Amino acid sequence: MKAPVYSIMLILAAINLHAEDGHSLWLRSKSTGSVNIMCAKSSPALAIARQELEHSWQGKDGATIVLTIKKDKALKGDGFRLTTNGIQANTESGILYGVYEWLRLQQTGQVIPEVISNPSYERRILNHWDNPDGSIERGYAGLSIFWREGENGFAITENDKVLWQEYARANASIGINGTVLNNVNASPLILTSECLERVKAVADILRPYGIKAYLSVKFSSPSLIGGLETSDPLNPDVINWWKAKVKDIYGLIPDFGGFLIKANSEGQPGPQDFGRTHADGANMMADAFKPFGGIVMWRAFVYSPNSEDRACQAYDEFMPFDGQFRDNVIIQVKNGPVDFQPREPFSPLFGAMKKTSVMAELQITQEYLGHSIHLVYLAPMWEEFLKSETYQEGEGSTVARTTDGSLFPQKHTAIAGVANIGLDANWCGHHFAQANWYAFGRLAWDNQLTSEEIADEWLKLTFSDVSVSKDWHDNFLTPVKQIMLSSREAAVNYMMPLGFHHIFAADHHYGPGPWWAPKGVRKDWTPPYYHRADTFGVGFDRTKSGSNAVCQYHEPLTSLFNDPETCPEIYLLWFHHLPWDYKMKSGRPLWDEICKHYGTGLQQVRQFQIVWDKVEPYIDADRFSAVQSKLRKQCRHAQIWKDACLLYFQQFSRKPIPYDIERPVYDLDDLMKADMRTL
Ligand code: GCW
Repeated sequence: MKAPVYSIMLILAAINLHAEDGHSLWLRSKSTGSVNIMCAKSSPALAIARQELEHSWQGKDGATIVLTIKKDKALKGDGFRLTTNGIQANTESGILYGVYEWLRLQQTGQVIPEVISNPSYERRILNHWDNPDGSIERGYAGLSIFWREGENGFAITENDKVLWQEYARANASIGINGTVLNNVNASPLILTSECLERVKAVADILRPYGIKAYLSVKFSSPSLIGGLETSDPLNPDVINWWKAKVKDIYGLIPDFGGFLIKANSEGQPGPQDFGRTHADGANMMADAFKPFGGIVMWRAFVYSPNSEDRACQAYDEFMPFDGQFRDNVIIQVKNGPVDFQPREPFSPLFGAMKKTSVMAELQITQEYLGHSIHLVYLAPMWEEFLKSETYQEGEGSTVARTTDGSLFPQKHTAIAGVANIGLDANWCGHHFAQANWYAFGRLAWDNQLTSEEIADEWLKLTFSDVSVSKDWHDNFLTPVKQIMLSSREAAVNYMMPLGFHHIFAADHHYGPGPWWAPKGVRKDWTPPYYHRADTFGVGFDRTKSGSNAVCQYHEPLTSLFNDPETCPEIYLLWFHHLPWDYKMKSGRPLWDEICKHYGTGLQQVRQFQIVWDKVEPYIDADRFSAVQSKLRKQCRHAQIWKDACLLYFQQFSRKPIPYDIERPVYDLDDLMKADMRTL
């Protein structure tokens, strides 16, 4: 009788040892046989390629795979070719990407095709908003994996190295080849030798995985840490200071990527403080990088408290300089004209700057999309953005094409995503937030992939310890993929449908706060600035008779957006201030339509709960209950969003909430006092 108890205990101990914390991401090793690898060269990168094949091989036992580096004109950058017996590329990184693709195809049960795969962008970069004290701006997954506070903050431990290597591997597996290691609100300390030593240590680990390190820098560093009296970009001492600093960095890190700069934005210093322009500032730095092949990513996220319409400012400030930037400057533009909202039209700078390299900045961390509490799969949002038609060079001028070099001869092409990675065991706070990291990398490699394809891959790879049977396919993969694919629209519905934007309470950007406008806070940081609700109607008038933001778009978009009858309803209140009884395409008055969207959003999340509860038999208990618990919270908060917004706007619309929509369960007064994060 004793033996079974003993063995049950052993089994329990083993299960416990393998408690599923999500740390393995989409990289679950599952070698099912041996593979012979033939490769004429050897190097650290190729050693990783071999190791990965041996570790995760799922093809024919004893098969041979040949890795060949040779010039192939059909291949671009780190692109690769899959052949019947192996992988061919121009570069070692190309081989590594080919290996990951080969393994991904095996693991997702696909036949290995004979294909060429070229990256859409030369540089595929994560932006970490990590501070040297280990905190992360807009981070929801714990502290930084790169930086740590305290006396021994700069000591490099074995744990650090293991984590950085896992990080490098995960990124390389999805084609990411660059990472900015610190916050764009940059501490000047980042350029001190202590910090740079740490950057070197990280860069050394990233290198064999084909990943370059980049840094965000503060424009006033010459005066803050260099002892100079000014940081004027045209001052010879300042110019020399930057040149010397960049040279020092390359002494430590020979393949350093470059700088990312937030200048004259939200209180950050910049060239305008010295009467100079964005071009003066960016070019001065770009010249310092020229001898080393580095680049400067200069952000276009600028707006001033007094402008009539924040959405117009980046375009107004940057368009006059089109063609004046050095060829190693890339202007980094957020996807929308305001700020990573649940839905925005694309920024009109895409395609408009024809003589300047422009790159998109996406936000993987869910600052405005439910932090790491809400299950929101962001690929549909990015797909919508990348496929948006700009009409800049006629039909087919999608945002993707305005940035990937296929429309304009950009010297450099790139795309950035603000990372959602921290020290949490599962890296991203929410198991499903891993899908957003994954999706960013996959889209950066191939901007034509669909969010459906990416979700399918990610689910198979991430939950592949569950047997891939028809049963699993029908009862886990299909319904969960459906949750993912509808999750972003659900969030838009219960947060900000029909073109509403920036109606968050306070600076945490989590809960609803259409009323939020404390005295002394900049107007363009308060929701009433954006929704403009009054007894007549609601929405921001950006038409020709309003702020005229519509004119920043190329025809036919200007006309399309300018007329409420032709403006896509998803952007209606972004571009128009309309009466509460404005007749929508559905025939319903605007107020009723708003109510319907909020009601639908809440219903969608409730449905996600049901679907998730049903998949319990198909998934490990740890991840099942972690996601279940987050969905409960998401439901409560979707309810709060709906109630708060409807009850608040009802004060202006003075109309009943249609009776086929669930009644609010909260009182507005209570919600106005509460911090939703605690509910
Ligand atoms: O959306 C705002 C964020 C800030 C961020 C800024 C930016 C890093 O609220 O936290 O600062 O955007 O992108 O610079």
